[in-house]
Amino acid sequence: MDWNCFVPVTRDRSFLTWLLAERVYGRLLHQLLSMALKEGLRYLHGYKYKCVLLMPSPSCKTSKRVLWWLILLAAGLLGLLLYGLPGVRHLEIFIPMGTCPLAKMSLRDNFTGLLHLWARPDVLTCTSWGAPILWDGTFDPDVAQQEAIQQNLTIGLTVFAVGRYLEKYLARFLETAEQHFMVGQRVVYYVFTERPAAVPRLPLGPSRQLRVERVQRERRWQDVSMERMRTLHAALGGRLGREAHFVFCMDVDQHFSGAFGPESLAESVAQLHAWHYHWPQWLLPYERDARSAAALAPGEGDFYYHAALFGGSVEALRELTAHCAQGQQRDRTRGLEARWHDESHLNKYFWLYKPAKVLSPEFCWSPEIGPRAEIRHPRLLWAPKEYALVRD
Ligand code: UD2
Repeated sequence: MDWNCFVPVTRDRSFLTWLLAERVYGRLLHQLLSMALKEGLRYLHGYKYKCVLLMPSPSCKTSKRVLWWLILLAAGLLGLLLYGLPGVRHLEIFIPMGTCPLAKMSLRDNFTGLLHLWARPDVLTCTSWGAPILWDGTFDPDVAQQEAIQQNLTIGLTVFAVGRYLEKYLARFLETAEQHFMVGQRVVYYVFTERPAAVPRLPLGPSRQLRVERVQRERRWQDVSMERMRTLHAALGGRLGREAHFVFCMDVDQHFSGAFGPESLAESVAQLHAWHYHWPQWLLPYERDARSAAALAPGEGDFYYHAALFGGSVEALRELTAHCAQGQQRDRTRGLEARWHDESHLNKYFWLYKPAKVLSPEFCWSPEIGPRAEIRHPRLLWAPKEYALVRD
C-alpha cells in the first residue's frame, strides 16, 4: 500500500487492506489532533492568566506566537483529516516559504538575462545555492526567446504513453504542446510507447517534428514509470542526444495551458511539486528507508521535486538518468522499491547534485488544489488522476 500526501492509496483492490489503513490513519490523526487541542487549551489558559489577568510581560509575546503555532497546527491537522476539502488545504499557504537572501542582488540567467527576483516578494525566488526559482514576473520571456533563437537550439520533449495512457492523454498533451511549448523554437517530440501505430499524427508547426520510439510494455505501472529512466538514458545517448541541445522529460497525464518557453532552460532543471512546496522539510515524502539508494536521512533534502517534469542539457540528463536507473536497479536487487519510485530517486539525485534552475509550481500545477493568488500563470496542468481507468 502507498500513501499519497497522508492519504492511503491502495494499489491492490483488497477492501480489508483499505479498511485497515483507514482505521490506522484515522486513529493517528485523531490522537494528534486531540494532543494539539489539549496543548492549545493548556496554553490558552496559562496565557490568559499571565498576560491578561496579571501584568503583560515580554514573555507574553512568545506565548502568543506559540499559541498561534498551536492553532495553526490544529487547523493543519484538521485539514489533513478533511483532506477532501480544498478550502481547508489552503491553510498551508500560511506556512512561509522563506525569502530569497539574494533578492536585492543581481542573479543572471543564461536565457533571460537579469532576473527580477524582488518582483515576487510573496514567494521564494531563489535557492540557498543561488539557483533561481522561476515565478511569473521574475523573468522576461521575450529576452529568453531571442536568446534561444540566437543560439539556434533544438529542444527535445520526451513523453511516455504506454497502455491506456496513450488513448487517454497523448493527443491533448501534444496538441497543447503545439500551442504553448517552446513556440518559435525548433522542437523534436519523442513519444515512447509499445504501440507506435496508435500514436495520433497531429499537424505540427514549422521546425517541429515527432518521433515515435517503441518500448516494451512492463507488467506493473510502477515499472513503466521507473523504466523511463533507463530508456531515456539510452535515447539521450542516441539520436535524441545528437539532435537536441536541451531536453524536457514529462508525464503524459497533463496538458499545457500557458506559454512554456526557453526561460525554463538550464543545465539541469527541477520542478517544485505543487502539493508540497509550502511544506516543512521534515514532512516531505522522501524515501526514508536507509537501505534504499533513494533514501534521504532526516535533515536532508532541499525541496520536494516533481518527476512529472525535469530537464536540462543532454549531458546533464545522461548523468541524472544513469544515476536514477542505477539506484532503481540496486534497490531491485535488494528487493526494495522506493516510496515514490522514480520520483524518490530523482529527489535523491537533486539533493546530491543541485539543479541549476528550479521551476515554481506555476510551471506544473494541479487544478485539484484550486486557485491560489501566488499561482498567477499556470503553464502545465495535471489531468485528474483516474488510476482505476488507466492502470492495470
Ligand atoms: C507520480 C509522478 C510521476 C512518477 C510516479 C511514480 C505526478 C503527476 N507524477 O505520478 O512523475 O514519479 O508518481 O510513482 O505526481 N505511464 C504510462 N503507462 C503506465 C504507467 C505510467 O505511460 O501504465 C507513464 C505516463 O507518462 C505517466 C507517467 O508514466 O504520466 C507516470 O505515471 P502516473 O502518472 O501513473 O504516476 P503518478 O500519477 O502517480
